[in-house]
Amino acid sequence: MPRALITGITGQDGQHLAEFLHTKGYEIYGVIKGQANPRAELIQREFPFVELVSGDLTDLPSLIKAVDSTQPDEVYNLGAVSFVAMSFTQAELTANVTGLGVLRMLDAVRIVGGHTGNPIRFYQASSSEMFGKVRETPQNEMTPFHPRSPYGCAKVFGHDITVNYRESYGMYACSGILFNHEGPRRGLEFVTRKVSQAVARIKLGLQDSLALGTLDSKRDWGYAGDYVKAMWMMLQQPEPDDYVVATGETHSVREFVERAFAEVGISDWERYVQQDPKLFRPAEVDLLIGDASKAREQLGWKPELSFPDLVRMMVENDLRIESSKARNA
Ligand code: NDP
Ligand code: GDR
Repeated sequence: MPRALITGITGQDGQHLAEFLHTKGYEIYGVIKGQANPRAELIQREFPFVELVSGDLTDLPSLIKAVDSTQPDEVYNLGAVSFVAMSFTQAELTANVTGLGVLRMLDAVRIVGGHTGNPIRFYQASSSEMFGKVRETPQNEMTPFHPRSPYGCAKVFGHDITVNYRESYGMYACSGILFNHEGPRRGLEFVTRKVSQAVARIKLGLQDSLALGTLDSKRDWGYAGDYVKAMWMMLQQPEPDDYVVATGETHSVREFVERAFAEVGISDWERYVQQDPKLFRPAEVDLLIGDASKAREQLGWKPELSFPDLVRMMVENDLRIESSKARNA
């Protein structure tokens, strides 16, 4: 039975990846931080096949212990401070967790080594935020980086150090440059889930308005369930490499909002949406659209869920959650 160790197990991608690797017959370990992490219970309830091990990306000894005690074949480094807006107010924390955390995880893997004589395969969760103020459109693996936030800067470090450890020490280390991916497990701080939840609550009469920042930025939005498969596919290749994972379509925040309201039969959505300058970022990423030809050709990966189906899935999920909460209140 292959063994996988996942950091960021409590996050959106950690949950999808655990579910996917379980169908592939993996023994799965998830790194959990803190002494009483409130999300540990969710993982134990919904993913009883995941064994939690203690660790923090800011603490190298704990990472060495996590790798040593689980002896994984594959390590997926998904843990991060991942909210771009927060990275402006907690830049040092972001650099430490999202940037230096990658270096620590690579060192933990390098120090422990592989249990079967085979090297541990390492996946780094890189991001389209590294492209930032984009130098070309669409963006591919060769597009230069120009990050626009402390988060983007930390991800560039994480990406570069992954490539550097591969080149310096011959490690099997891959970096997946994933564009935005969403779904029902998305955190409520991200715009898609914030919108799908608000739309459901407005429809049910539980909320009467929605405050947003810019509606103009455009993102290449895919479905998280599709994207975690690409992570696994990368680690099954004979040689480690870096891949862009994206749909190749871009949509504005405005389009997402309009479509989400349309799902519940509201066409005059502007009545409900206010723009709040506090939600504007000091520097914005205006447009992202990825070229995932390499992943398509070399991994055989392609996205399955379309943009309209993604919006529908998220709104329907929040309608279910919010009506059940209202019933039980
Ligand atoms: P989430 O924000 O949902 O999850 C982040 C995870 O990181 C949580 O499990 C969190 O744990 C964990 N974490 C935070 N700080 C630490 C720490 N100090 N030590 C250990 N773990 C920590 O992110 P996603 O699941 O959406 O994303 C997964 C990864 O992919 C992230 O690295 C993100 O930056 C990257 N990414 C995401 C994209 C997306 O569109 N979702 C696109 C491109 C890249 P806890 O719950 O305990 O706080
Ligand atoms: P992003 O996702 O910054 O692309 O990072 P987010 O959903 O936070 O923002 C997308 C765009 O929407 C605009 N926006 C708002 N965003 C939020 N969160 N809340 C609002 O109220 C709001 N109003 C407008 C933002 O300004 C932005 O332009 C995500 C994260 O998952 C990263 O970890 C990941 O690396 C990238 O996607 C790829």
